[in-house]
Amino acid sequence: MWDAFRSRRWSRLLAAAAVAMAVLAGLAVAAGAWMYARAETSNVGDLDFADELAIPPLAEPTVAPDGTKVFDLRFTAGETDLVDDGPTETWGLNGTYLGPTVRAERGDRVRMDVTNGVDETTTLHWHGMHLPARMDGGPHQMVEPGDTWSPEWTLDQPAATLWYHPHLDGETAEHVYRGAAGMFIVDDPDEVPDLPDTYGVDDIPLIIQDKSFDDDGDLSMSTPFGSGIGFLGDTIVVNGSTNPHLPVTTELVRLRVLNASNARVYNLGFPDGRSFWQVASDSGLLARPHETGRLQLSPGERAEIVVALEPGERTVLRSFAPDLGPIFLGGRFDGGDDTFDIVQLRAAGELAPSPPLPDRLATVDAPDAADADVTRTFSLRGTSINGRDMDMDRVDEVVTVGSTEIWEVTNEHGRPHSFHPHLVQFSVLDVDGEEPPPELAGWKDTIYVPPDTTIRIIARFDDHADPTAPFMFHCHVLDHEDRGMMGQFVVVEPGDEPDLSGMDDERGHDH
Ligand SMILES: [Cu+2]
Repeated sequence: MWDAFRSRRWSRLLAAAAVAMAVLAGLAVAAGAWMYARAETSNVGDLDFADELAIPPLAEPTVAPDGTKVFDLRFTAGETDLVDDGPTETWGLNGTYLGPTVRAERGDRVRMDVTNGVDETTTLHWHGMHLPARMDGGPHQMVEPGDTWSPEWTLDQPAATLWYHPHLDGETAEHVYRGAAGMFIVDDPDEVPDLPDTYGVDDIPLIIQDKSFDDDGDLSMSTPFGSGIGFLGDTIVVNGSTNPHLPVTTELVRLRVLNASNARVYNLGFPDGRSFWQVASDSGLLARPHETGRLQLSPGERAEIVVALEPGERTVLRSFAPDLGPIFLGGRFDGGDDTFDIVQLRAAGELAPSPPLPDRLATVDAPDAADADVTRTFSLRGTSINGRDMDMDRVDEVVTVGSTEIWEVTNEHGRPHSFHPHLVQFSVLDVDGEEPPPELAGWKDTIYVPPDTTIRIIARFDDHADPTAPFMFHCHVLDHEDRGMMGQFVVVEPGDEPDLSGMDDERGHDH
């Protein structure tokens, strides 16, 4: 009788436990389904494109007696009207949001007078620029509040759409997110293909960022549940406009597209299915126009495209679901299913004629794999490169000036990463052993590295040897970079050893 009672009690307990587990499992499935459903973000259909797209002004240099073009860039904090709930507290250069477009020619000597007008230490890095390490604006070139930092160098690289942004160790994501960024266009007087080139008329900068705003219109930067890529915003801001249309007055319009977002990957195209021509990648013109229906850009990447419009028509530049590679649930929690309208293009009733697109654009004299002196490997995993987190006092790689190097970059992690070496323009040799697709065939400085993928890039390290100052290489997913996914390389003359002991003095404090 006692045994029977005990076994009845047990069976009741077991039944109750089974019910509880079923309820919990059901809740978990429901929560998972809810989070899965919530993870997809889209603004398609929400915008009426009422506002004319803002165009960043061109920076006006002064010319020093020796011919140096001097540009003033002042970090500024303030309030900007980005959304109806605003104003929003933001940062900019020479204004409260973003900065002017700097434009100069290959061969020009430039000096950038960068003044820190905000109350935090920051830096300003020239992304994609070929220049000495001390002028690079990386984590070592800190600018304290109230100080002016004045790097100068001679522009010596192909025509390209570059950009500038803060690069403070551990704070890059936050500083870029607040709005401190701008475009830097390099022209090459020896290579001027007949492309639309009137700034703000048929040659248009598109600085694309995603933001989230709280109820007061201020920026918030929380990482959504399940995201391995970091912050993803639900509002697209283009040149500071959140509901923009671009008036088009010419048959062809050239768009210089910069993904200045912290983590989001865009896959641009048009819902009416029209194709367009990619004419440049990050660091230079393609050899010839590449006709395509999609353009995918990971953070930090740029491309120039040319779009043809008919008089009076309207179309929308849209970001379709990006292809993030072999990743859990297609990368849904990393923005892999997200779609966004970016900007509407509104053609005037009459369009000024544009010259036909040239067949050839530039000579891309990329090095051959057979020319390589050295091959290095870089393994991306977690938030480390080759198992190490960023250390400002450590030299990770030493490059001998004059060498041509293959850098073999592998994403050994199931999450999205990218790779950006400073100093050099690189050419892509192969992606998992396959010849690179046409969109990766030109000069680049930043590349998306899908999960479980190896990309081999090649670059010449012809000059700017300095054993006392390092260049960075890092993942351009800014949250990853800030968490340590960055390393340092130094370029030396043959036989020299790197020595970073002077960098602390340059920063003005120990750390
Ligand atoms: Cu990363």
